[in-house]
Amino acid sequence: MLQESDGTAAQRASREMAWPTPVARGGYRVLSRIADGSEELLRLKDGLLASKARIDSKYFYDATGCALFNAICTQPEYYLTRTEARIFSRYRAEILWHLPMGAQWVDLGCGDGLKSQPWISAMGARRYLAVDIAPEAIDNALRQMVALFPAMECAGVVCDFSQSLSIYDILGEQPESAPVMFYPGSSLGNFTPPHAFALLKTFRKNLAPHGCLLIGVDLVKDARVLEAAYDDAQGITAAFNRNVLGVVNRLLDADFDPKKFQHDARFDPRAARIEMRLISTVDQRVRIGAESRRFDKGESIHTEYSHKYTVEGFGRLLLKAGFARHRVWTDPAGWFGVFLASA
Ligand code: AVJ
Repeated sequence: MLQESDGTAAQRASREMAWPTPVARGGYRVLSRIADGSEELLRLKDGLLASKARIDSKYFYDATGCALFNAICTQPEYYLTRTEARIFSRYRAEILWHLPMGAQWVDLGCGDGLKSQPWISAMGARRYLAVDIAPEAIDNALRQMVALFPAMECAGVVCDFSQSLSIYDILGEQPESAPVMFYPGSSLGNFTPPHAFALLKTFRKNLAPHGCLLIGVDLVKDARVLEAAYDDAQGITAAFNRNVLGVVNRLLDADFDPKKFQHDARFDPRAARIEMRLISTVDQRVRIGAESRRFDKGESIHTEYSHKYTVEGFGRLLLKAGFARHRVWTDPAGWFGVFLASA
């Protein structure tokens, strides 16, 4: 006789024990590990009132900013996304060969989670962990993952991992399943070298002893190619840059007029980085909450660094951060590097 699907109370209990999280039933849990926001806002305001005004590039990504960034990724000048995607699809099988089976896939700065999907289906991940500063992004990524891979456990962690990342306890819930951290798109480039180094060390600590990091890194190349990538002909990057002022207006109750600032992107070969700024086109005074400051015509607000590495330089950084060994895959022109590093 066939067993009733809901079984006895004991059978129900044992099924529940086998599934300690609600995830297996098509839901997911989202943990919040975000610091108190008020300190962050003070820092943002301090940056704007400083003699050399600055805005942290993490503020680009409100809903409009995310949409503009997605549009940037399809611009002909912005080779990064497309080049990385080509490396991924060309070498997927080879990279997979070096990844642990049944891993916990940790999507750092998951966004919509789309870049992770082909990896997850190819490797049969046991668990998907979406990590992002934006709870909406996490919900969006998780909803799609749960629908696509109903047998996989899915969870989210809301955190600003540029400040702190501690998911060792969460990863430890499945000690037999090695973690793979996925950090594509050259996002690490936003951080200054000391900060990037600190971040890599933190990743490694969370990954130890068996995990690995799959990371995409943009490489140093001709300044004209780089500057065009950050100043596309359609003006999408310019709109993306100016949009951060709208974000600031909302967060700090400020009255920046984005039209009075001009987009600027320069490659600094000595620091090996693109520097993006917004340059005031007029003499103006801007209110920032209860305070205000003036911007002279030509005075600028720093909004982003995008550091570029060499294959050798990034390899050395991984070693210095404590990774035991790594492999690298690049496109034929050597414009972009995909590194797989073992903790
Ligand atoms: C998402 C940080 C990798 O630096 O290339 C794109 C952001 N800024 N165009 C980058 C960005 C301007 C992008 N990252």
